[in-house]
Amino acid sequence: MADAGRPVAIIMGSQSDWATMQHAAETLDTLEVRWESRIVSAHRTPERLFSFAKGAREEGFKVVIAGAGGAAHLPGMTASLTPLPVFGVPVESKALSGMDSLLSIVQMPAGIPVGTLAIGKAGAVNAALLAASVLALSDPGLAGRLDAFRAAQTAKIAETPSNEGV
Ligand code: RP5
Repeated sequence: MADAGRPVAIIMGSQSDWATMQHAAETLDTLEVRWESRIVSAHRTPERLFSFAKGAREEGFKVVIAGAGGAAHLPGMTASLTPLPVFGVPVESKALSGMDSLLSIVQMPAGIPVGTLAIGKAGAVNAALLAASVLALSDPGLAGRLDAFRAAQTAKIAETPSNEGV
């Protein structure tokens, strides 16, 4: 549901990050939260990063989800340039399985926070859920959809394990 009146920006360092970050987009779609995605590389397109981050609030975004891998400076640099909440998703890297991404994103100096999620798909999904939780503080309809999402998730969990699929 990419849209001009969208509250969530999903940015990523490379096209190759989209396979992970699309899970954030899908989760936002499930909750009927509008989003826009952009490729913004801290290293390959630094001017684009400055332009996006400095103008994100004026563009109407409320929350930024930033995914990057390896020397993953995108979430932290974005957070340094915007007052909006920034949630960082460490993308799984080939060389170090995402540990490099995780440590690059999580270890911010005091004063510039990045809410850092898990490596990979789980992190992308949870970044979307956190973004929705922030927006739900001032959107009762969305708060209701989040409650329903959790209830449906709980209902899917069996009380006992089975041999199906083992
Ligand atoms: C990072 O380098 C990107 O966020 C990506 O995860 C990683 C590899 O990028 P590509 O070489 O696939 O473009 O900047």
